Amino acid sequence: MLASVFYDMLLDQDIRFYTGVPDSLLADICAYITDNAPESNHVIAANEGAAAGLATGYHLGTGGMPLVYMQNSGLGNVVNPLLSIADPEVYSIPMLLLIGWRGEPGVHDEPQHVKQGRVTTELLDAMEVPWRMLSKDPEASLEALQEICAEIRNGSRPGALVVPKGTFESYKLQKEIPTQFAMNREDAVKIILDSLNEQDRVVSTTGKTSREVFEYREECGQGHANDFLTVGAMGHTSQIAAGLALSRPDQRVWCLDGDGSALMHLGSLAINGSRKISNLIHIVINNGAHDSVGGQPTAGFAVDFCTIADGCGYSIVTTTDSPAMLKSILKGIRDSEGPIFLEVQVNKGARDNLGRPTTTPTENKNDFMSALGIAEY
Ligand SMILES: Cc1ncc(C[n+]2csc(CCOP(=O)(O)OP(=O)(O)O)c2C)c(N)n1
Repeated sequence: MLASVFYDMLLDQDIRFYTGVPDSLLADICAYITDNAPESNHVIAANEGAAAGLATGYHLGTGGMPLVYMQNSGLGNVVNPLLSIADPEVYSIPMLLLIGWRGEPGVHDEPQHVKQGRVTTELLDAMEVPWRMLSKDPEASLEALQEICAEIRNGSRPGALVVPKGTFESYKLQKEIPTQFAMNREDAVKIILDSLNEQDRVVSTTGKTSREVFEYREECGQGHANDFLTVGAMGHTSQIAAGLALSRPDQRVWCLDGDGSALMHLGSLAINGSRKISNLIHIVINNGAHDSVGGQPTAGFAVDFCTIADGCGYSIVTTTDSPAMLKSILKGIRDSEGPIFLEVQVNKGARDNLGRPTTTPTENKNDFMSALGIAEY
């Protein structure tokens, strides 16, 4: 189905406010909304729960029915506002959830999506959120949309459309904002990994960062035992790193975060800074985008990460967009006391042939813990 066709169906249902967190399965409709909805009516939210908050506020202010889009991984973030605010037993807020179905049973997907995919519709059932399935067929999709919108309106409640892989035809974002930095994310990842020694532990964020870490270790023949790849739990990378750093003061922990991920649970910076975690180095590779799922903009270049980190109490705070400066900063902070915050500004984009980890998450964890000397657990 063309994204434009579905967008027009939404307009026919008088749905005119769109918010959410992008997903690769929804990249085409998200891009179409970005290009076509008035800017004031489209907010790419920090996380899916925040999107439900924005949607609730929109309904309070207009009486209208908003759209909240998300990957099914985001269901966890949205459970609380759905059940404790929007639910018909609380404030009864109508909203249409558009949920990308990663890990649909029978469709091959990465390990972090398999269980989430299997339980997605059951989670909706458990929350008593009515749902319908979207499909490639515009007529069937129209029927599903009309049915679910009627249920949402009649019950003044949230309802959902589940979106299988391949539902939308390709649509390329027109409103690209090109940047002219000297590096992309993979260049920065390589420079950072090159600066580390064999004792340094890495916790890398969800999406292409972790894939690039994995591939560069392969290329260098270094093995993967020093890297914890946060393949799921987007936004929690810095807390995994912080928990490790707090429990293992004998280790230096390098968190390779993304701007979208850092913004998703920005409060974690307050914990890292205020707890003065001296063996934590928090690096945000900022491309101003959710690059891994289609490049939709984040607020990454609209906020001053360094001022935020400074205000949160990090001991050293710095930023760069230059490869030479990055190398020199990494050398300079090698033995400095943390928590250290480093923002690296880069262009979005990745190699077309970027691979995925070939080891399983459990293998990754076991190797990582063995390297830390944890033999039995
Ligand atoms: C809770 C949750 N919401 C959405 C996603 C889908 N997702 C995976 S990676 C990603 C973008 C991450 O953006 P950023 O941290 O800026 O890193 P980049 O991809 O730009 O390198 C998104 C939205 C997810 N995995 N989990």
